[in-house]
Amino acid sequence: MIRFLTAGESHGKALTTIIEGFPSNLKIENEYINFHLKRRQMGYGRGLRMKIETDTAEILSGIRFQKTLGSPISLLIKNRDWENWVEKMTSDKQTSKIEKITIPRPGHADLVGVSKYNFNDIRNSIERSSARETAARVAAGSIARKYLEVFGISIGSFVESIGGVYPKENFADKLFNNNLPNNFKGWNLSEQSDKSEVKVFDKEQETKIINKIKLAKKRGDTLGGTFFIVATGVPLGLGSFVHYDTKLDAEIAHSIMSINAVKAVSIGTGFDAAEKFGSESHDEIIKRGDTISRKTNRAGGIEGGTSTGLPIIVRAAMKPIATLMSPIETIDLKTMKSIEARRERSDFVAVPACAVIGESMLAWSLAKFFVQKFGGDSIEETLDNYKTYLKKLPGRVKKNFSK
Ligand code: EPS
Repeated sequence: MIRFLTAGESHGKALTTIIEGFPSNLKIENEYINFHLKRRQMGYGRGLRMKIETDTAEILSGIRFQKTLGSPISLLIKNRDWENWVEKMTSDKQTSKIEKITIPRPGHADLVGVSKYNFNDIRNSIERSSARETAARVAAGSIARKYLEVFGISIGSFVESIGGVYPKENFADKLFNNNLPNNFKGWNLSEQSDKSEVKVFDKEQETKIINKIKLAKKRGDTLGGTFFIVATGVPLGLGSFVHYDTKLDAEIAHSIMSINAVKAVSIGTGFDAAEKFGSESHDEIIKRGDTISRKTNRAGGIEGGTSTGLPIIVRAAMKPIATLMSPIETIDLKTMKSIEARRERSDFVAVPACAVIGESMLAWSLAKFFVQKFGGDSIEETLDNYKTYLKKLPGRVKKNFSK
């Protein structure tokens, strides 16, 4: 069983994460974690904070000479902005008068936070509900991703739309049609889409999106969007249909939905499947050479809560960022009078970053089920278990049914 916890406020000293349950001897280079942390900071439409921070993780424990020890791994990501916030965010005695924030932003955790936790300053909610926490998740997720790579599992993502601007040809159709080259890897998607400032493949769409973000900025507004995350190389048999918490699709939905501002998650053709006939929706079982395969992959690599061996295809929707520079209506909790919501430094768009966080959370979910299935105290032991499983898998159905 693997697990991780993150701690840290957006403008506190640092973010930390403790990761537990990975086997020993897994190779982890610091640069690998930092590479993905940097990817999380990218994208046209990010705010000023991303100019202040250069997120890097310091490894505090659990790794020696670039290999895991099997003990808890702890990582530290310092907030460079902390030095501007010491007075406002100290854990020590308050020494100066700090202005309390009393005007909640619709769409953020401000109002629910102060109500639930009995605060008299919205700052207390802003800090932990901020998407800054996702930097720690990406750090934790990069350990999971590195683990999965050992078994040939590869994860990547791309932005499908921002502010309702879709490409002429949706790459997702290629995924659903199971129409990909044999050597296609999930990471290929990110390799390609990371070249775009808004993480899309289509140049024309990119220009339209950037123009729409410029318009949003001019209006003091924000935008959301949709993105796909894909994992290739996942073997048949992760997850199961026997219980609600053993289903792989349920696990993935949980982890992606937990990302700040994500409002919808679907697997495969998702909502579109509801509009189709069954004959147009399910993936016909066919023979390819000597093995059983599928004509299409509309199920997104999961049937009966269990991975089918085809790419896992996840789609998610992120709502527009809640902080608006031309704010909408709210109530000042001090005067109980209507007022415009508070302006706070923020991003205008963070969909490309959200896709990177999605990769990390998908990696985490897959690693969780992989560790459960294949176990092992050392990575060598896990590999042995995995190879034994793979060796027996292809002929298993044939053998059972030809008796
Ligand atoms: C973020 C850090 C935050 C925001 C953003 C994402 O930093 P600050 O609040 O200092 O500008 O830029 O957070 C939000 C969008 C949010 O809703 O809280 C980050 O590191 O990703």
